[in-house]
Amino acid sequence: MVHLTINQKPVTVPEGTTIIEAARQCGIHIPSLCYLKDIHKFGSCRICSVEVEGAKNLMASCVTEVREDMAVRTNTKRVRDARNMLYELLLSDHSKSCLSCNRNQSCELQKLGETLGVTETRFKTDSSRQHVDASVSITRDLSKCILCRRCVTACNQIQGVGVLNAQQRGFDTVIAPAMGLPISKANCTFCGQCTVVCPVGALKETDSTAQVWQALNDPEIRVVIQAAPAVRVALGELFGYPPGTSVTGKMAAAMRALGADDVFDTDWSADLTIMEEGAEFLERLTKYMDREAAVLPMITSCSPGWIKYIEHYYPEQTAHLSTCKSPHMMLGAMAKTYYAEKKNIDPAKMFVVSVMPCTAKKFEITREEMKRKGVADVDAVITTRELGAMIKQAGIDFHALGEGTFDEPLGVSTGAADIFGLTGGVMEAALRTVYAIVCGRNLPFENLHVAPIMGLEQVKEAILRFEKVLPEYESFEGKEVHIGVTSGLAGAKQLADQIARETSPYHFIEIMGCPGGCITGGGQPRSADPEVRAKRQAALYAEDEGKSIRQSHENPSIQALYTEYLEYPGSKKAHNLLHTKYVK
Ligand code: HC1
Ligand code: SF4
Repeated sequence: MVHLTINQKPVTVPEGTTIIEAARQCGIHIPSLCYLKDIHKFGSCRICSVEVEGAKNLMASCVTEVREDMAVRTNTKRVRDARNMLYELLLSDHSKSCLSCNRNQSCELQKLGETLGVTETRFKTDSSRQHVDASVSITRDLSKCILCRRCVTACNQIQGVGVLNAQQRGFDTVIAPAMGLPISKANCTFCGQCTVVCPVGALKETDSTAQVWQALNDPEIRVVIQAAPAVRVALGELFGYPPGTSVTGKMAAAMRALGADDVFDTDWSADLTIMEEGAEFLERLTKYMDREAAVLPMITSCSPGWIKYIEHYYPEQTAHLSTCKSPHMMLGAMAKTYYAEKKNIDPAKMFVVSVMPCTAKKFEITREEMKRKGVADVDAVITTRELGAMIKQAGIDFHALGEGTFDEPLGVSTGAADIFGLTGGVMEAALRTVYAIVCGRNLPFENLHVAPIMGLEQVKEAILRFEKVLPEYESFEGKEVHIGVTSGLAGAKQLADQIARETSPYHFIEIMGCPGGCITGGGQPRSADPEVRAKRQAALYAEDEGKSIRQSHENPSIQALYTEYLEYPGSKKAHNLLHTKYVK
């Protein structure tokens, strides 16, 4: 342990602790801007500067580790003057269009000004960088960038993609893709993790709310709104509810209050995905067990950031991907065919909106492979943050909303679908169904959970052994299936490299593009706090355990869909509507 004083207060902390963390542990808050605990320690903004006795210069407390007998002062005139000057210099190169910025009141730069008590700035200049780069998913506004480099850390270290970096030098520095490419041309996966950590309005999702308002205001259009599993455990944060609060009923009520004609649940189509993906995996596994050629490991395909990543960086591996569309695309396809036929609605007059925790889904809906005769399965994607904004714009009192419900039949779901929103969940849901099909009984694990793949570690593994199988799966008897799960693209790279080296030990892999899965998607309420992630995860497991039916193949509404329309999982019709192909 290391002993020091901060503002003359004795403090004892473990070796390796930074000054900013030591101060927090004893109740002293040092203002900061670029710092993100355990994620970004770069010292680029130097707002967290402190005086250390004996040192000539002020030290950035986010990168300086404590030493024995150190005497730190966090609140001297010299420190305060330096912070204020640094803050004013940041503002001198910032667009300051606060009133019309989408981060107004959630901007960390704004908050910092309040904390520091800066009410006047001596430098009246505006940003020297004036450029807006809008792709279908992500919009960069360089006039607002403060060069803090949090996005560089997210893109390079957390995701391992490396699209965003500091280009040029000195006053000309910009954070951008190499060679001045727009983000749409730069092999960006549109995961949106850079938008989650951006402290200002420089990186955000490309706004789709205007399109949705237009459809809602058109009496000729039938608007279907669906919401992803992870939205329900994060939306409440935008209205002051503690992280981990499930607001499923209020979310459904809000979607209806906005004017949706049909309020559906992506959970429904997550169950459908399991039926299709499970059938596809069993087909590949049966070939493998019978010693026929089969492309294994099979990899899940619901995360469009991951799909874009594999298409850019490992195009030779796309045959490993499940051909299933992602659940919200499946729901769109079923709404415009099965449901439209059932209700006698003209699908050309339907407008399907997906509320997603994900920015890459905005890109996914524009893919040509997701259209049938030019008609898109889904017409607009808004993020959880955009849904929150629309609820506020509509003057809906979220707290006063009652427990709304989803419409049938595309709103009925099982617990297996809820856990799609977290790392390991798609795999657990698939294994519940695959095991039941092969063995004719439930997965023999406590509470139906596959414990080794439940945590938030980067790479997780499990082994499933088939015993006492049904006669039609005789070749599976006593055999093991090796499972791999990862989330975040840095983990995806590890597993893809194993496949490239032909050393992958797995038969079935789940990959989600964002670390932790959709609960921490690029369109979720901004938080880099690991505790928030854990609370959202616990809330989704609670949703699963709270449901009376917890296995996708037991969903009565999905059973009816096959009887009335699709025939059986993997049928020709199911393939036409629910499966896709990939770009090499
Ligand atoms: Fe996800 Fe999915 S779970 S991809 O993680 O398969 O975004 O929540 O909607 O489509 O169901 C995201 C979440 C989401 C799809 C589902
Ligand atoms: Fe990097 Fe993802 Fe941001 Fe693209 S969206 S720049 S891949 S962090």
